[in-house]
Amino acid sequence: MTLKIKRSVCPYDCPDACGLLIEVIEGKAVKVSGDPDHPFTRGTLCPKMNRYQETVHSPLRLTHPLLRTGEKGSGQFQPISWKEAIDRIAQRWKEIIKRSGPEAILPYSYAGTMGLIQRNAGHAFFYKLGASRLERTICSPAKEAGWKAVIGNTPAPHPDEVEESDLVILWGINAIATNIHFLHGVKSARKKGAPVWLIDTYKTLTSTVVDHTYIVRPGSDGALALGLMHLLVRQGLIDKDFLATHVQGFEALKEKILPDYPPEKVSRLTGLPPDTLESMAKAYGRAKKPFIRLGSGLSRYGNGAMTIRTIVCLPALVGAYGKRGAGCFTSTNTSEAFCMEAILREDFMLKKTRIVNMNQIGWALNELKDPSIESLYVYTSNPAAVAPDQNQVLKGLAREDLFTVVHERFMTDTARYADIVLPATSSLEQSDLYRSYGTYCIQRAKAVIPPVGESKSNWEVFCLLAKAMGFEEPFFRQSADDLIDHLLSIPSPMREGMDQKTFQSGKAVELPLPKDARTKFRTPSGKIEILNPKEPHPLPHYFPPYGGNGPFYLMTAPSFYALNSSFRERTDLRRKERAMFLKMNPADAEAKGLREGDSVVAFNSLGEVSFLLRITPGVPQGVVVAEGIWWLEHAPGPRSINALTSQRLTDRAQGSTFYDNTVDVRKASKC
Ligand SMILES: Nc1nc2c(c(=O)[nH]1)N[C@H]1C(S)=C(S)[C@@H](COP(=O)(O)OP(=O)(O)OC[C@H]3O[C@@H](n4cnc5c(=O)[nH]c(N)nc54)[C@H](O)[C@@H]3O)O[C@H]1N2
Ligand SMILES: Nc1nc2c(c(=O)[nH]1)N[C@H]1C(S)=C(S)[C@@H](COP(=O)(O)OP(=O)(O)OC[C@H]3O[C@@H](n4cnc5c(=O)[nH]c(N)nc54)[C@H](O)[C@@H]3O)O[C@H]1N2
Ligand code: SF4
Ligand SMILES: [Mo]
Repeated sequence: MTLKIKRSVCPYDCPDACGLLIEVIEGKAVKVSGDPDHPFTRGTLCPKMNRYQETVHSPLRLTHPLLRTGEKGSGQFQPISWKEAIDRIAQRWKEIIKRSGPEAILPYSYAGTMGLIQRNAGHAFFYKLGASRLERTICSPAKEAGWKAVIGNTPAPHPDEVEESDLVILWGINAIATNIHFLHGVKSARKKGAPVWLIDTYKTLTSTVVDHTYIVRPGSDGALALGLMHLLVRQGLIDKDFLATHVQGFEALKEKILPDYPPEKVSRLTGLPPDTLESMAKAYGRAKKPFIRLGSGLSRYGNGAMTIRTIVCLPALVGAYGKRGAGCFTSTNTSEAFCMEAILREDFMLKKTRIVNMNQIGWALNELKDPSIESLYVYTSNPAAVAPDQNQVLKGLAREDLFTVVHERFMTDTARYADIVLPATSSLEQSDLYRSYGTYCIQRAKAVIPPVGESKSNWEVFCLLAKAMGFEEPFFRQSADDLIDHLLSIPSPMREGMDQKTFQSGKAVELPLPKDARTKFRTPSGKIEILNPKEPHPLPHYFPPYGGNGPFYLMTAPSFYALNSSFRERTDLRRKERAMFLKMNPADAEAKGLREGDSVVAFNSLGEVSFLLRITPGVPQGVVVAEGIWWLEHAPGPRSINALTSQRLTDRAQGSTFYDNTVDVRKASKC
């Protein structure tokens, strides 16, 4: 028995993009730990990934292609060979293309793996096929739009700069669950005396590691930011020199917008008392290096992009963007590090095909015409669980005339509706190149174990499909490593000056930040654009989110023990989470006659979902919280969280609005 230790990268949709050390014995991963040489991971992993080998070698892994034998959704299949699976798919697609054209075929993918090759493996194939295109906006495009409207392409600070801050604000981020390694720098700042604030809609686990938690009404943060700016002006705590040199539109904001946001009004909108607003503004204005870490949750509302845009203006008033250890961090944009056009191959598309928004897959499967969607190919995503309006999604997936192929590691809610299921490799079984959206690290990973069962990577499957469809391009005859080598052969200014030797050795390296990141703002005007003439509303202002008729705002927050619907195969993690809970304030529970541990049903016009009730003062009145996206087989009722979320989109960038829904709650009837 020989033990080998190999390097890999955490493939999940998490800003940390940790470096992994994998202990391998006889082709099996036996232990996974954090890479001590990774600058952000520093040798520790989150509770989800500590036992990644149990996901990789789970008895639930799909090991053969499968053909449906029972009703859609029943999960009844028989094993078939890869040849039969690929032949059946190609034959069915050729028939559909002949009858209705290639736009009747729709790919559906997101971020099951973040590796640049495997995540984007289908783009070239579907462009060449002429299929409908998927608008991939389920995560946080409104956050990006809001940030860019003010800051353009200016690079975010290095995340570790937070160590130098003297006031840290975790704003709409449950960092202990979703960005745990960032807390290393936060802890250092706190040790040096910096107070740490959390601004959220309920007391998340992160509230246990901060000094103050401020609970705001859902979707009201834009008003909070305007209120704080009003007070900064009133208290004379603005940086006039910085504003005059580096900011466009402050005077207009001050004269036209801020007078409308006095503390009394902002208090009514946000639920924070006026004196709290006063003290927050004072502390923020007096801090020398205030650092905001902005999450994504608050961008998933009908006013999401405007909320982010407004918050991003706040540090400009105190000159925080000009200082190390201060400013605002939303995410790092490392997209220019690699020339992704070489992988995506949009040039394979002969005519611009129609675009379907992934948040409206429920609508598209049921309503879209000319042509209707006749085939869905799902990879690296689990739309039956993660997409909004689950009842519509499942209704669409149940269509007998829809030919669905799902390429997956596990029998997910979506795979159960497939006509053909293809087994997918895990990240340890495939090569890839990773960049991060929470750090400036990049890292290359090679397969460290052979494929489990007959599983194949996304890229391998698209090469097989390309051959079966008769695509002649040599592009489809390369390996994933060929593609990575090609990407690395294309120079990029962002990779200049990086440590090549360390990168070649398989370790993570950091892309160097430009020297002028604090003085040269990459916007059309060269200044921070509080006033942006290209926006429909040139100045930020507050408007309310969609809301709804229900008495409770529903927070559909991330789980500490899962990542979206990933990790649900893991009994150890599910046991720790215990059950699918709905959290409610004691006064609301009393008014409804509900008790701790009751079986309850949350409902609205879209659907009904069963939960176990957990009563806690950490949730304010008028709000209920459901953490995590569960697989249906583990849910107490026939639906999971997204039966309560709508397909409405954000104000800008066509994003999802997972947090912008209301519900009522009743006790489940005994049957
Ligand atoms: N453990 C774990 N880690 C994850 C994930 C997971 O599911 N579990 N998901 C991954 C993915 S895909 C992503 S995009 C990131 C997301 O990471 P985050 O940005 O941390 O998560 P979000 O879901 O965006 O929401 C974060 C917080 O926003 C709060 N919130 C909701 N509405 C409002 C509001 O109106 N105002 C304020 N101030 N706060 C509000 C929620 O209560 C929640 O605590 O995390 C990634 N990492
Ligand atoms: N209610 C509610 N819904 C949400 C959210 C929320 O906060 N609340 N968050 C939303 C957000 S931010 C996001 S980003 C989306 C995420 O939505 P998805 O990207 O769909 O995320 P996952 O649920 O993690 O599902 C990924 C699937 O990919 C599979 N997979 C992993 N690696 C591979 C691979 O190499 N090949 C193939 N073929 N498959 C692979 C995994 O087994 C898993 O089933 O969910 C959204 N949905
Ligand atoms: S913190 Fe994020 S990147 Fe790191 S191991 Fe956990 S899920 Fe992966
Ligand atoms: Mo996401």
